Amino acid sequence: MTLGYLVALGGNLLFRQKSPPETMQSAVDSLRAALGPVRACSQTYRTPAFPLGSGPDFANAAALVESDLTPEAVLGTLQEIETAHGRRRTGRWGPRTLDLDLIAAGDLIRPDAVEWGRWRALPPDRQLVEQPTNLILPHPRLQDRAFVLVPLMEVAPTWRHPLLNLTVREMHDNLTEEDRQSVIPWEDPGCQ
Ligand code: A4P
Ligand code: MG
Repeated sequence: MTLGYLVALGGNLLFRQKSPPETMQSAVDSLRAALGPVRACSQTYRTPAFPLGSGPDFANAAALVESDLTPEAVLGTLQEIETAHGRRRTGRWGPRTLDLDLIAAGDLIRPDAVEWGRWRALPPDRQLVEQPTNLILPHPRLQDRAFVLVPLMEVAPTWRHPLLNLTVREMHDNLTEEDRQSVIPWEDPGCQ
């Protein structure tokens, strides 16, 4: 079955002299080769590192990729692409050359609504120490993050969250004005 996968791209460290937007462009080429056609791709944005003060500004973008692979296989592929682009896992929210998060796979829920709700409700101090070992879909933090929702507005504004019953546009409009304005276009053409 072919699914539309929403992927969030991010990074805030150089990889072999390449800037984060250059690394993300290379990652989009890898997504196309490993998963299937990239149907839409946002421009690149500059965003303040979350938590504030935790490192250099991030580059962030979003892509819509079509694939016949299962969501679990797609997550494994994203992690392989991260590793091939110098990603070292140095703790939650640490600086990184490349982060590829699976935001959604069509309207699938993984593993179920109860477990998703537990991850969504996890307080920030617990998020730092508890990480899921299995795939959680939709990504439990997507509705909170301007650095995810502003790029997603370009690739899938009408995608509807299957548990919150809100579109990307509605989640984006629910952000504070200050959060939305912290996401600014990067001086780079973005992914092609
Ligand atoms: N995992 C479960 N579900 C998913 C999913 N839907 N997508 C598991 C991706 N991974 C998923 O991920 C931790 C575990 O979550 C893995 O075992 C995976 O199987 P990770 O990639 O190893 O670690 P991480 O990247 O530190 O975690 P995560 O959740 O991606 O981190 P965050 O919360 O996304 O934080 N600031 C700005 N401005 N822009 C950013 O892009 N990114 C982060 C990363 C922090 N601050 C940022 C940004
Ligand atoms: Mg990640």
